Amino acid sequence: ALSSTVEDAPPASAETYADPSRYLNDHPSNNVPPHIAALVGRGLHTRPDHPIGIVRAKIQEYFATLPHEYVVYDAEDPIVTTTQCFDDLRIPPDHPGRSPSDTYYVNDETLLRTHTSAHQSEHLRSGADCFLCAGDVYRRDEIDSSHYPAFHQLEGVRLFPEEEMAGADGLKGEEWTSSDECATISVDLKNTLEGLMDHLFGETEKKWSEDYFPFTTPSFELEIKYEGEWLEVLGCGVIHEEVLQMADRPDRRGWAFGLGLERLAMILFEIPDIRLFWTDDERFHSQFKEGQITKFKPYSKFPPVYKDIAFWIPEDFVENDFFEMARGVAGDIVERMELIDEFTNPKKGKTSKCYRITYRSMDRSLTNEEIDALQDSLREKVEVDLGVEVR
Ligand code: FA5
Ligand code: MG
Repeated sequence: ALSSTVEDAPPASAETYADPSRYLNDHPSNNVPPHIAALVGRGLHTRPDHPIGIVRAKIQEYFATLPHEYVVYDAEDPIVTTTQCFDDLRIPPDHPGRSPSDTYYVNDETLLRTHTSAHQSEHLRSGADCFLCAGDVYRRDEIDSSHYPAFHQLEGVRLFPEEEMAGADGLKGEEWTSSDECATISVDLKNTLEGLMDHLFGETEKKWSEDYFPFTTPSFELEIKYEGEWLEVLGCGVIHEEVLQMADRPDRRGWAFGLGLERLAMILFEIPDIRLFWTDDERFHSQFKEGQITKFKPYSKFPPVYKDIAFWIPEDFVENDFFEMARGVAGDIVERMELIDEFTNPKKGKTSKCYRITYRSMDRSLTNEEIDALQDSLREKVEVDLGVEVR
């Protein structure tokens, strides 16, 4: 059973969220570049005939077959506070995920959410017991075919009825995590998610490993076998009792998970490059229909152009700043950036890094001249803005 009527959802529309003046300002801690602001509010997860929307619908279809009613949220504001995204989830102030090298800040207190877990606490506080929550999330990250600074997650939460947890009443820490009730929740969580994977992929090989999140304990990750390789598709766990306490639900216990919709869609539709989800190209969109999982037929693969750039780095060099600068200069034609060489000159005490940039357009051939011009502006920009010394 599933209901999509939501009382507490903010009165929102994709257009409101897309207004770039909400993200672009000259606050000293603002690090949202225009090419990221341009992605906000696109609402790919709410488009019935977009692969991300199709996967999401298929996931919801599975949850609707379960005995509990899951409320569905999909219109929360992607701008959240540090309280929502981190503090409510016990993510400590010095956690690397909070750092401006990993996260897009609008100002000191607000940011583009880095995960849909940012909405867990508000929905729990409003009294929701079982819910799903889907949305776009943003992270400064490496650049390759499976990493993009914006992607989509789907969160799921289930609180168990109080009477089923009565035996563990008031237990905390070790005592709680070693209780039969906590084990019951873990087992239900794993069964539910294995059932979801079978619903999406048919019987498929799965592997559970331990993971760590400050907001769940125990925590797990699930990998599935895809083309001979293990691919991480989700993180999950038993909700930490302090998270429930902070959300005014101290007497309840339950589980939560967060999965990556692009990862699942890439496997299901055989979409080879994560940038394709954001294209406006009709040759992409005409291939997908609501409710149908069909294999993507690549319409072209234009040749790549490779360029190397080597520089001496200052001590405070942040790799993600460099990756982002390349996307700022060249946009989505940056397909991949990889560190190919690194050495330290012991006399100078300086470190040199060499990166290989793969440029490739998904819809046309690139000329050497245009890439040289882009590479030149990138060289200039890294010297000026990152203080590196190009070799
Ligand atoms: C989280 O984001 C946790 N909030 C998940 C969670 C929710 C744990 C609730 C416990 C309870 P993680 O950073 O591992 O965890 O991301 C979850 C999933 O998002 C990954 O398994 C992966 O499928 C997807 N994902 C993460 N980073 C990227 C990326 N750069 N591009 C595409 N998908 C990504
Ligand atoms: Mg993970």
